[in-house]
Amino acid sequence: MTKRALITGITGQDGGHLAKLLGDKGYEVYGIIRGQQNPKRRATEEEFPYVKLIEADLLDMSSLVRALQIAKPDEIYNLGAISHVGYSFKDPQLTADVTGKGCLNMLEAIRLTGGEKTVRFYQASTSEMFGGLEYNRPEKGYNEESQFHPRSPYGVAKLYAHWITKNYRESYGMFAVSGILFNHEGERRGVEFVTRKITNAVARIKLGLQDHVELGDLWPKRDWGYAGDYVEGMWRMLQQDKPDDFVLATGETHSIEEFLDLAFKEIGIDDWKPYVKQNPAFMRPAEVDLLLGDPTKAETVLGWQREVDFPGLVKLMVQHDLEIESQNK
Ligand code: NAP
Ligand code: F7E
Repeated sequence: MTKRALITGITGQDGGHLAKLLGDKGYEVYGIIRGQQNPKRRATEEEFPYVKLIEADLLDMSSLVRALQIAKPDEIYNLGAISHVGYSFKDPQLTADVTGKGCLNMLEAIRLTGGEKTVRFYQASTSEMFGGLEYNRPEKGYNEESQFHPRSPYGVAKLYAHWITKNYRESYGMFAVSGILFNHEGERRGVEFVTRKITNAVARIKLGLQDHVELGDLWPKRDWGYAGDYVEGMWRMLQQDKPDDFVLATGETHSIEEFLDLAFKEIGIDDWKPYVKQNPAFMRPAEVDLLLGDPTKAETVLGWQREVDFPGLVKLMVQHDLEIESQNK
């Protein structure tokens, strides 16, 4: 029988990769789209004609109940969120409502529609829950047992969603799991995130469309993987016999400066310093210094492996942006 999946956050980076993955696997795919005139609706319909879009909002539980009645999903991937860490400091209450309570709204909607014993639920948890502080940093990287210490309203909201997912699993026997994913990027990444902001600027500098890029702090380190690899891990988590949480990461960490090195080298520039200006507007009230994940459990239990390495990721993103920006020239 054809499996049915419902994706929240279908218009986001991971939503696009996942819609493709599930479409290729023959799923009947439903996606939640918010707002009466969502600017991303047309592009989503054009790229994924097989996805059935349902108007709903994570802030509005009645709309989620209606979405579940229409989609009758076997699997739900809750990817919808206010996902920008910097923005979450500017709008912490909305972040709590969407990123935190939105998950509870979906879990309750599942119960209200009688799906707690049949629906498999994936929650998009994050490495931002760990905080990356020196005293809270395991040598091999954070794993499923590591201590949490979120450093932003986003991280705190995600921690609520993480625990409420676990609570519904323990309280109601739901197949509800969290993937604790470290940063994953790629050609679908929003330009408000540092990797895409850099690769887009690099492409535009090469084409003479801009002469510099303004960034915040350059020393933080992240465990950066490719989003296409990570949605495969999400899917595998929902195919297990028992519900459980998993870290997805590369096991490597790199600074923003290292990302700049590789991105500018891709267009033949060895010294990026003349092209980068620091702007305090892009700095955060509290920073996550270093993130490094330990994906051993996902590799062992799920058989998950990332395919794209760090240089491969930077190359892929710069080349994509060169192609897009030269069409816009
Ligand atoms: P993204 O590109 O920012 O996409 C976020 C999605 O959430 C968008 O489709 C957005 O819809 C939707 N959304 C926002 N507010 C909503 C609301 N009130 N109701 C319903 N949908 C709403 O994020 P992403 O990078 O694909 O990440 C997917 C999920 O994984 C997010 O939950 C993120 O926090 C989490 N995560 C991401 C990473 C990463 O490195 N990418 C790592 C760990 C966890 P609109 O288009 O209408 O705004
Ligand atoms: O920042 C620094 C910034 O916004 C990375 C989200 O997907 O991954 C993402 O969160 C680093 C930070 O991603 C700029 O201060 C410097 O240290 O690309 P980012 P993030 O904060 O790591 C996690 C795992 C998620 O769950 C989130 O949803 O780069 N940085 N200059 C900058 N960051 C941005 N955005 N813009 C700058 O100009």
